[in-house]
Amino acid sequence: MNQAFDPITATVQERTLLPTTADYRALDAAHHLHPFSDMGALNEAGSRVIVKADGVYLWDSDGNRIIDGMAGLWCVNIGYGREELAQAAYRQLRELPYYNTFFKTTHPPVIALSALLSELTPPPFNHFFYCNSGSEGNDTVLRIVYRYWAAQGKPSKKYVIARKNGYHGSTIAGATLGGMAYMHEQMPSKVEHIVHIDQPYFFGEAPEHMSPEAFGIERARQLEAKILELGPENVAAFVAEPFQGAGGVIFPPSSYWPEIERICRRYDVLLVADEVIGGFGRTGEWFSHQHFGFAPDLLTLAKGLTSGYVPMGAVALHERVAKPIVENGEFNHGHTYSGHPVAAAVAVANLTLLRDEGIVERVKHDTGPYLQSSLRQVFGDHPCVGEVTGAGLVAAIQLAQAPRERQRFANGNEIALACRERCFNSNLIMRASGDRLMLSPPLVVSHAEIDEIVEKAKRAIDAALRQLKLL
Ligand code: PXG
Repeated sequence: MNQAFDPITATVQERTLLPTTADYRALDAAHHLHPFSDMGALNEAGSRVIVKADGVYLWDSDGNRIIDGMAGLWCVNIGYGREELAQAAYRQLRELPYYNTFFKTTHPPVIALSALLSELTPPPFNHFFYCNSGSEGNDTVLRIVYRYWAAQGKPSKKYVIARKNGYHGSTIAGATLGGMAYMHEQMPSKVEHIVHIDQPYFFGEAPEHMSPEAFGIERARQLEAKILELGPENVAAFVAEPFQGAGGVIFPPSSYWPEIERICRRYDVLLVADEVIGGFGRTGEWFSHQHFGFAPDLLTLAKGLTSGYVPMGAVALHERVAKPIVENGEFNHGHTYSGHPVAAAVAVANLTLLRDEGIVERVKHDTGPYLQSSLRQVFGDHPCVGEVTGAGLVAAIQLAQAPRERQRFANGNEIALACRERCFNSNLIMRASGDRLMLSPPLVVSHAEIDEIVEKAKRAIDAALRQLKLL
């Protein structure tokens, strides 16, 4: 194969000579900067080239079949290869591939999607603003929150409180809102009026003799302390993921969310649930705040909205937030592709399948409990595992040096990365975050596929730990 093979401009004749993995890697290394990657190291090792997918499986350019324990990046909820979504995109591309929603115009797919979202979200959510990603969704949240308080005659409410080790995206506002120190370090300036409190990470951060319930209250009360420090008249919103996804699938103690909700109501602070990972069935409820039983004012949505088949994000507004926005003149915010017709058509097809095939109910009553109990059975008493957390089809395995004492490894990150690499090399995709290993498979995963994921994970993790002489 010619080094200069360009898969975009190649002639039909050139295309009959299928590029090899080495060709792909050379071109990729020459021209493509990957997100969140050390490009020097990656180019040396070579990327894995994923060429097709079906159900919960991916295939790489060497013909390996890989089971996707992460649903892409927590997004392919419906699974790969659904013809209905391809048909919806194709039909819409032919009928009306693009039109905007700015200047007194709209179109059928975005109308249908908004009506469907108002059916699937809890009753007070009746208005939806569209964007292209979760990051833009959180930028939009900030714009809505400021607009809301200005309309209430309280423009001094400017501070937004978020959490350390939260993830809210990679735009400047998303990354500021997130509490990832390694991202902040590469940003010379951040969005103003955003501050962070500690995360409700019991295993990693609770004092030795504190109960999970007491710890949940203690961490929630940090919000109250921060509001009082800033002055309630200056605080606009609290933004958080119902469970932290990228931060390690951290499920807060059950005392946490009721206390957060009480504090937000008491000080008149908007409560924003970032449902980018938790939304559209991940925990077995349509939205993960329903799993925890609290009532937010705004939801950030993306990922599972289209199951990742095309990019789309959205913000859902509680009617009490939407009303003053609707009634107070122009809202100076929007994107060329706000409510993109093809994305909206794919979202409608995706959500209709999730609903009509009973996929979310199956996660709640069948596949979710099955994954959770399988993981606990296999890893619950493992000598290097401190806890297994999660609900529905999202879970984490916490590595630990001394599980009972909640003592973590000094180099837990490296150990988790070695485990992740082993999984990858045995054709299972898992994520590592710090010293936690995470799973979030497509919501259509079967019992047999869950068995395959859990068995492969056990074998690969044990092999990695043995190699590191920890088993
Ligand atoms: N909020 C949450 C809770 C997220 O998880 C975003 C916002 C931003 O969405 P966009 O579409 O702008 O990426 C996310 C994204 C990982 C990983 O490796 C997680 C995300 C994105 C990329 C990688 O865990 N979450």
